[in-house]
Amino acid sequence: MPDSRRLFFGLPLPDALQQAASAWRATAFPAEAGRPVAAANLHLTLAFLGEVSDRKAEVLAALAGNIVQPGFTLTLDDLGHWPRPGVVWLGTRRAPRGLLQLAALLRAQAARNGCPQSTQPFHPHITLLRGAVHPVALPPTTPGWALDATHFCLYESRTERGRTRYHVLQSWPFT
Ligand code: 2AM
Repeated sequence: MPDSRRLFFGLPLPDALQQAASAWRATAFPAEAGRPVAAANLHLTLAFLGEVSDRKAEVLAALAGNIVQPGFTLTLDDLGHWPRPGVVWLGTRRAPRGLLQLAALLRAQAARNGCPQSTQPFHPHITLLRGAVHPVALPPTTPGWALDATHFCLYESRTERGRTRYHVLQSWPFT
């Protein structure tokens, strides 16, 4: 067994929202726009950790468990396309302070514990399509779903037979 795993902290989407976003995506983008992320994988990354040893994961999970903060609601009213990584995403025009604080804290804790963080500013997003390297016509609006964030999770990313799945290892409620 390898003693390191590919991990990240993220905000889950409720099943109903995963299904709704997935159904809407099928109507909003042509098949050639990119590869749809599996509905069950739709999430918002808070801090990407990379390949992490079990020991380091324990330390980071313990630090995450000490975070005390209220929940928040995120309005999913923004869409964008990043051609370089080939990502079409769903996001928010007004990121709640709680979301930004949580991501900043998790990213700082990760960096201090040997998980280097991107120098790019945190831009909260839910990846809808991958492999979107050509221009994409974005719909003018989104359905504007509200995401009530009640907890955040530590995920493991596993790729088996070419399929990537994100597994929740631990989760922590907001207060
Ligand atoms: P993405 O959706 O924008 O590609 C699991 O791989 C999650 O971690 C994905 O949501 C992915 O973001 C994010 N991720 C993967 N590699 C990353 C990296 N090098 N830096 C920041 N986030 C990354």
